[in-house]
Amino acid sequence: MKVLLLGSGAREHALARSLSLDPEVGELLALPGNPGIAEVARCVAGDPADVPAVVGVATTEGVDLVVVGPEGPLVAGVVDALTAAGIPCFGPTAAAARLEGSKSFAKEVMAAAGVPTAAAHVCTTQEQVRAALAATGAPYVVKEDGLAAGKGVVVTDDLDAALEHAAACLARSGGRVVVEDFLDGPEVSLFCLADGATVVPLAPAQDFKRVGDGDSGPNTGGMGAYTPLPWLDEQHPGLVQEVVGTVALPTVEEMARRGTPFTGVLYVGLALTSAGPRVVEFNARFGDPETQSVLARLRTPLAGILLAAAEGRLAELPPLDWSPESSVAVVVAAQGYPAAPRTGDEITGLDEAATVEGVHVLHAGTALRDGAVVSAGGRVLSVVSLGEGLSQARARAYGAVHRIHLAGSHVRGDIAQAAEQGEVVIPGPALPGHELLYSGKVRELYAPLDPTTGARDEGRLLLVASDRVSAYDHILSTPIPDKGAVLTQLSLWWFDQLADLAPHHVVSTAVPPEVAGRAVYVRRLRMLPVECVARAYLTGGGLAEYHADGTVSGLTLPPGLVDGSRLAEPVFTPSTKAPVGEHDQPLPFEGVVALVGPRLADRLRDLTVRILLRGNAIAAERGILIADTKVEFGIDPAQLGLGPDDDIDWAAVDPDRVDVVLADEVLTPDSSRFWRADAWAPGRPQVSYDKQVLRDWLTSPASGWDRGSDTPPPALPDDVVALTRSRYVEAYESLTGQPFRAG
Ligand code: PZK
Repeated sequence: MKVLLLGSGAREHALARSLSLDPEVGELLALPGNPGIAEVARCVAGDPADVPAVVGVATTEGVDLVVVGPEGPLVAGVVDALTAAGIPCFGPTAAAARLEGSKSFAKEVMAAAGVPTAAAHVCTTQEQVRAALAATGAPYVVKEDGLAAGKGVVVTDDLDAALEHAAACLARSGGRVVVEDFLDGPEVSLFCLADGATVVPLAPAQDFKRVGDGDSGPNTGGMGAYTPLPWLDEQHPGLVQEVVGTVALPTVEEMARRGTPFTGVLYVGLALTSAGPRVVEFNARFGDPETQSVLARLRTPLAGILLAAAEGRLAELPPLDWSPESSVAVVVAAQGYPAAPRTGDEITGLDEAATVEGVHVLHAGTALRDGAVVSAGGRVLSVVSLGEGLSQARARAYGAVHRIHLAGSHVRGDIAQAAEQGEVVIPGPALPGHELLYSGKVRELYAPLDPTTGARDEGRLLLVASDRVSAYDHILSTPIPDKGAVLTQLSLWWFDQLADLAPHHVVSTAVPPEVAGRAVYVRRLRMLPVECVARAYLTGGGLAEYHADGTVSGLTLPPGLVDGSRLAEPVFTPSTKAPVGEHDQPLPFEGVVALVGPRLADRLRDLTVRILLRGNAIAAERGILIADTKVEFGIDPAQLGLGPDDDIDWAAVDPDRVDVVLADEVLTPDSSRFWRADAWAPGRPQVSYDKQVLRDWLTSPASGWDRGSDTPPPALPDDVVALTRSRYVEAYESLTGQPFRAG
């Protein structure tokens, strides 16, 4: 296959690199390309937006596919002309590229297709403003129309202040104000390949638009990117399929209906808000620098994919093959970028940088001068890495960046840093007087704010259990009513039963009405870096380990055990606290000693086993077996004379002098396996109290769901919801002997 690539940036270098690695590509041309692209393609001088020139080159060279990188050629109609000349082309026609070129056209298409996006109401009267503010709700965003971004914008929870600002804007001559949805939450870039009818998503990525660390300074074309997004897998695992179904496909179908079918990349820029994903913008091309990272992980040969899109054959394509590794792209920018980039400086160290394992360096604004590579643009290079997890990928990318020398150049030092540290949070429901710290699959963690100063209370947290359920690594779209309250109240009851074994973290159950019954204020602890698991019966992951080599977490168990076997004594089978998005790994006891020292390790084992023994002693009288459980412990840093962010030397902590506090939820159906004692029989799966009902339905033909596929599970039918709820309530009532009362 002979391929012509249009463009000259790092995005095009990434495309060129992937195309050149495709064994089907016999020859690769680039117009105009750059010095980096010239290493993998034959560069042809010219303007990629000069339609007759591009058609001329494509025809004379007899290319089989043209791949358009930048927006300019799309808007100029390069795709229209190439298509008319019978040359397959990856990219939208000028009419379809209006999705990027015209924001109002994009909004109109989204409205017609029912795509969730930030509502923007243009108002010319105070009455319209009132209606718009009522529609968007707080926090209110009121912008004076036609002003540079950031100026004349008021964001407030105070309706009167919003109305007042709107009135002031309207009072000026020709006054127009725009009332917009407030989009809180992290942004995601999702590239969706389209062939006019079918949509194939690529891996989601995140980019960094501001020039400075911590999102400071002016906007740029993009200073870095990374993929995958571990926080997304953790907090919203079904997002990609959801966005294909609710955004990309409806948009592609709407474009086809209008007679302007969309072929190419529909770049969906999303904000993941507390109200769900919202489209921030569409682009009609690959994004830069996300493409550099996304393509680094794509193993399926690229030319075949793009040709299939150009020829309307995406539906025939087998699933794409992705490297499980992480990729980080760091942009090296010229001195003065973005305001006034300096050019013409020599760049050295490129070869040394490329020797860093997993790294390749892509050119953007570079030129050759007397055999030397010199800067020729604002964004000069993209340094792209692959590595195991974001930490290794970041270390490699920055390790390579530091081998490159370009006078006055600058990079952002925090690309993928928040994600590596598990600090990216999709906002949960806002709770007045609290700041959301962490949103897990099924619960949220808030910091209470001081009502007068607004300062965070560093000593307490609000732990809120939601009614969401997670099954087979998906958060189900249907909540189970009262589940959060059952789990919270069951934990509270157990904390009482266990009080003589360990102090617990709850300080108050007087919580805001929005979360009544399903939240507790807790002491803010420093959590021990171990998942404390004890097993009284063998099943699940423990059984799988036992089948593999006769051990569980490094402990040898007697031979002949089967699914559901009762162990002579409960065993302590700890696991690592996996970084966000990964699964916990079994940890032998010596591993716990290495993490927290011998004294705390002994204490954690002792407490965990005693908690399970006590739990089973109590539950047995109520007809329930607790097969295994996971508990978490923390230590109050104040007891060590430390502040909330000081480093802790766990091995130096003496558990006889410092409280080892039981935290999180305890002995609930989500943290433990509850079995019906009367139905217990080893050698087969047991009858359990938790969400087995909904798991069984999801895997039955009735649900129509394929667990192995990427698609999110369907909504639960009412009877499955009701039965699951009654199992949770029954577990609570059987154990505690008390009637369950919600909120
Ligand atoms: C803490 N989690 C688990 C994960 C959530 C909660 N008392 C405490 N002090 C400090 N940190 C924690 C606790 C407790 N409990 C608990 N993570 C940190 C967790 C996801 C969402 F809401």
